[in-house]
Parts: sequence; structure tokens; C-alpha cells
Amino acid sequence: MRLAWKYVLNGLIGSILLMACQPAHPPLKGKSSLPFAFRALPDPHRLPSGTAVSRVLSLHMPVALAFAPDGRIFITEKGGFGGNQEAHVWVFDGLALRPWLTLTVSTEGERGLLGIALDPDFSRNHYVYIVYTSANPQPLWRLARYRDQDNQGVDPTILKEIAFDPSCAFHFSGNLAFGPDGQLYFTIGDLCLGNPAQYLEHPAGKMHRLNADGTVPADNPLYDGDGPNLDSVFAYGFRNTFAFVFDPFTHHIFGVENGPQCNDELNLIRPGRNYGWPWDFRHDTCEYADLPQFEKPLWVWKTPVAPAGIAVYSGPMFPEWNGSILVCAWNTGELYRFELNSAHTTVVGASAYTLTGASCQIGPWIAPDGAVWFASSEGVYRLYRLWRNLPYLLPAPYD
Ligand SMILES: [Ca+2]
Ligand SMILES: [Ca+2]
Repeated sequence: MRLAWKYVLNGLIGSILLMACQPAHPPLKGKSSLPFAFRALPDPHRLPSGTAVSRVLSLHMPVALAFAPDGRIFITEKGGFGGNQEAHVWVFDGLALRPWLTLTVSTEGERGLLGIALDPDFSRNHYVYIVYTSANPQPLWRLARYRDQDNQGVDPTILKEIAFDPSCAFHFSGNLAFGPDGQLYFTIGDLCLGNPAQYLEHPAGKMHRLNADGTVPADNPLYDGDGPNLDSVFAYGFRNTFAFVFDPFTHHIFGVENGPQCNDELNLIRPGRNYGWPWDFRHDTCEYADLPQFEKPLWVWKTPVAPAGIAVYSGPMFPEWNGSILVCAWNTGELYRFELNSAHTTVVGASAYTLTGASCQIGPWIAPDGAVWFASSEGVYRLYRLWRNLPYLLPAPYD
């Protein structure tokens, strides 16, 4: 057992006030090649008043986080950067951090222990789903289900395995989430391959949709049974959609795409649609090809920021952010906020916040109390409102 920072007693330790005076920031860059306009929000770099951030946990490369209905928080840690190494799923109960599962994984580049999701019926079946790259010499992209028992992960079941070229160390994506339809969605990057992101018979560069037991639902948008399509494909043409989220207001899926140079994207991911990679983008001019078969992004970062997480805010702590998309960026450590139209189909305004003393590189995830959790390569943080900073109380004992 490893003692965590006793953060919850309200930021008394490690709390950094983000004062009204935010650092100077270059103007937000728009997307010249897309057909609609956005406006910078008023005072686009100023956080709401009384906003503070605390470091919650010191971890090395936390990747994904899930809040359990019993108050525990599950966190994956990548496992390192080279060779086969032990990686952990941690469970945090507000005071102590314990290893819930230890796996040996392949860790080169972006390989490792990646995404995590809890079953929508977790309180009854105790299922936890993770994605990782299995150990060399035959690494596989693997989706597995464990069962939570006595604060440990037990009874592994492999639900999906995808082979990749052992020389590829990048573009695995690997985030997963249950939709409001109860189905399990996950993304996988182009596995260093490029064009197969466009091939419906190939798993790379896709969002997939499965039943919770790993079987393929026959109502998938590109399902063709004995035909050539990979029936699990939900949407395609992605390079490395590291993270996606179901909008609690509209049930839309929003995903962040990591482009190669000037085309990091925010996408509204719809069933059966083609998001273009790698055929819709001109590398010489950074312009999008005007082709109707490809879905245009909602937003493009012309300077790569490596968006590495996404949430749609809903909660009592930052009511002025309700309905906004929040994104952390690996390269800059900034927290981006996008306001949407009422249908949540276009971006109408954008903000970028620099957090003093913390880098918003991965995430964010919205806690049940409305706090915004995020991660850097060194730990897990919590953004909160001083006057709503109640202790993170467990709603029920977990054992
Ligand atoms: Ca088929
Ligand atoms: Ca695209």
C-alpha cells in the first residue's frame, strides 16, 4: 500500500490559487480552411473566480481515470517507456492508493496500460475493462475485463485482441467508454499504417462498438455479416483519436484527434462516418480537401497541441461551464474549453487556460462533485472552486 497525498482536506496541502491574473497568452488561432466561424469568448484566458488546483496523487504517467459509484477512483499508469515492465491499475479511496491490478506490459512509445472503463452495472457485476499492449515478443493490443473483488482485479477475460507490426510503437489510442446504449466503444489508432484507417476490413484507425461481452452487435452501422467489413467498426478514418466522450446532454460522441502537424482535431463522431485520415489533408498547405465523403472537424489546432483527453462538463462546481467541452493538451499543458451551439453540433467559442503550477496534459475527467480532474506525466490533479471545496466523501464503504 502506498499512502496518497491527503488532498481532500481541502487543498490545505499543495493548493495553488489560480489568481485572477493569468499569464499572457497568444491569441487563439482559428481554422482558416473550415466553413464556419467561431468567436473567442470574453476574457478567454481567465478562469472562473475562486478556482484552485491541488495535486492529488504522485504517479508516473497516469493515463486514464474512472470514478466508481462507491466513491473509489480507478487509475491506469502506463508502465514506463521501453521494454516489458510492470504496470498498475491503482485504486484510490480518498486517503490511500492501492495497487488493484499489476500487469506486465510492453511499454515502447505509446504502448502500455492505457484506457479504463467501469461497467454501467458496476455496482452489481463489479466489471472493470482495460486496454493495454501485452508483453513482447508478440505484443498485442488487448481489451480485457476484470472483476473487482476485495479491492483487487480478478478473473481476467480477454474480449478483443488486435495484432500489430512489432516495430510500431505509436498510435494505439486505447480509450474506451460505455455509451448510453450500454455498448462498449473503443478507439484504436492507425497502428503506424496510415491508409488502412480507410479500409473497412482493417481494425486500425477506427472507433469500434461491441457488446459488453466482446461480441459484435448486428446493428452496428457498417455491419455486413459475411461481407468484407469488419463488423465492429462504428466510425473510421482516424489517425490517433486518443480520447472520446459521450456528451451527457445530447449523447453525441466527441473525440480528439492527434494530427501529424497542423491538424489536431476536435470531432463529432457519428455512426458510419469517415473522418478522412489520411486522405483528406494536404500536408504541404495544411488545408482540408473539400470532399463530401469526409467529415470535417469541429475545430482544428493549427499549432499541434496533442490533445490527450476530453470531457463535456456537467456539474455544480463550475455552472458557467455546463455543456462546454474541456480538453487537456499534452504539448502545452493548457486546459481548453469550447462552447457549443444549443444542438451541440458546432463550436461557437473557445478559451484556453494556463494553470499555474500544474500541467493539464491528460484528461480531464469530471468528478461526481463537479471538480475537474486531470493528469500530467507526474501526477493527478483536481481543479475546484474554493467555496465549493467540500471533502471528497465516499458515498458508501467499498468493502
Ligand atoms: Ca463483415
Ligand atoms: Ca480528420
